[in-house]
Amino acid sequence: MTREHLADTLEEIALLLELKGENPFKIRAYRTGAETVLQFPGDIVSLARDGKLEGIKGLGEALQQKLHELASTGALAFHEKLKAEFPPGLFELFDIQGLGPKKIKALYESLAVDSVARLRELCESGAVATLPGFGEKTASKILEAISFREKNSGSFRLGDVAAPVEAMLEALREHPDCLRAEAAGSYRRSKETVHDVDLLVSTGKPEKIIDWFVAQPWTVRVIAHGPTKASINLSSGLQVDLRAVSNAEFACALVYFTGSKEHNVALRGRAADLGYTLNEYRLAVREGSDAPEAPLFEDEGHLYRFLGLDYIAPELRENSGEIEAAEEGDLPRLIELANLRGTFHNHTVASDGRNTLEEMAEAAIELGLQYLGIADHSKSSFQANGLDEKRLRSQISEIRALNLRFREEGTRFRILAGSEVDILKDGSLDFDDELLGELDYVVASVHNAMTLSESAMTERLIRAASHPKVTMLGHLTGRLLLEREPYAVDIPSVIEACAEHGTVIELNCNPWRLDLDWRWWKHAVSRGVKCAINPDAHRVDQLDYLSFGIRLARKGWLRREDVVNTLDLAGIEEWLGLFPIE
Ligand code: DGT
Ligand code: CA
Ligand code: ZN
Repeated sequence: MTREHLADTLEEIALLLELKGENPFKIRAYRTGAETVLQFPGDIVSLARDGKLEGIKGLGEALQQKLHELASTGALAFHEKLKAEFPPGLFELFDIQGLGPKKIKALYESLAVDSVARLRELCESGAVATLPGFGEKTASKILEAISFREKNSGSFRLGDVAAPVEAMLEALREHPDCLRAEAAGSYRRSKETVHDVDLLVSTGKPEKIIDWFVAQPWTVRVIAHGPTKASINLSSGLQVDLRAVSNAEFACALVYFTGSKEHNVALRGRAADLGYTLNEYRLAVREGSDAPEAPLFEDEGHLYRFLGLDYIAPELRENSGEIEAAEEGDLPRLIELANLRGTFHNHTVASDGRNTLEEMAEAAIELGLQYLGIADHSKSSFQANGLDEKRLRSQISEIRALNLRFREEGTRFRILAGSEVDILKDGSLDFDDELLGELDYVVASVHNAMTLSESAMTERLIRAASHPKVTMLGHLTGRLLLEREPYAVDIPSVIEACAEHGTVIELNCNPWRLDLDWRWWKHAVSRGVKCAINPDAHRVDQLDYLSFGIRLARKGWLRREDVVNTLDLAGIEEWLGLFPIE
């Protein structure tokens, strides 16, 4: 049970009540409740489970009871009963981007739309366009959203699968018959989205581990169950495949099931050149070859070395030059989480964050960081409660005062005063140069007018990247994984502008974004552009997003020296031209 699950359930109840045409006050109470659950600063899940919600503003008695039932039993009878009143296909409509409860209600009532399939038919036939409040444009937007959803169905964000995968691995490792357990496949290669998860264990008792695995509470459906492998579904719909091999086979199996397919093909070619065949279990001497017998491989490194290659980190295994580099001893020494000394792009309650300056700073100190950049939204992002000039100046003073306090307390830590300033439609910035000059650094991002033509968007970003006060570009392409395509922009041209003006490009670590995409970093670095790994944290716990950023940075071949926030505080102060706090 998570905070998000509690809030989503209340939100869904509100939608269903709305579809039923219930009293708006009641509906509002559920919406407020959902928001309260999300915003509550303490451990709301435990409080709900233990029935200790009394006195929390925004949660009436009825909601307290429902949250208690949900958190303590895992289900809510009221919610189930409500759901049963509607056709199950209706719930698919909630996943279509741009379809809110009002539109769903209208479609359901006027056209009996009760599934995505039916909705597509009626959009294509023109019936939806004639509904009051819809029109041609809305109908074609809905069609676009439906095909986007189809294209991405069966995909999961890395950030959404990481917690369950790590929990399953931990449980497997604790199993007395498990010798080794690792994730393989696209998850281990740190792809930003995955189709399924591949787990691998080595054991002397494969059947026992496989039987145990499918019987765990995380299994909602068994797809296949054999003596050495099983496939199951988690409640999220994610498919997890588990394979059990012997300890002697583990290294070859791990390489094989980690992939990618293309990397495997290249490895097999290399093995063949040396007189071997490589499959998922072993490296064997090829018939007719006089190559010596292969040893038992202790681990993957041993296998790679035997093939004349340096160890290749899983993130790099996409057959995009890593095998050649491993042969030449030219693989990059990849960045690690422990190399980060600070971050730049984070929010507070001043705009749309959930925690105060002080709370964010304390969490960063706790993580061992030496500096934390605060970049709240600027005034044009009014939907995110962006700061105007006056509020930003007062935040700058607040930051200075806090920094003095850290200094007095002997804490080696500095909050950097920044802004995530909106790049306006024409590429100009939301604040004037004078105010930008009062900041320690500036992140410039696009948050509106995302449907410009490619040439207009490219011009817009180049203009921002060329602005002397802009330190870095935030989430350069605006993509939201599995939800929104990147906007049309000529990325190489923007990279050139950044190279020319010394502008850094962010790798936004929010698992919905992971933007700039890993596929561009090798090129950016070759042009001399530096990366900033930024969590874009809106809450203290989102500073942990840094670990996803690191995974994707490694996938982009980034080294410590390619990333500005591996500099220590003194290095950053020098780079930004700041005087040390005194
Ligand atoms: P995805 O689609 O996100 O699940 O991506 P992967 O890479 O995890 O793909 P998956 O789950 O189909 O297979 C896991 C690994 O197993 C894959 O990366 C390489 C290996 N593999 C699977 N099928 C083949 C194959 O036909 N040939 C070779 N060489 N390797 C394969
Ligand atoms: Ca997979
Ligand atoms: Zn932003």
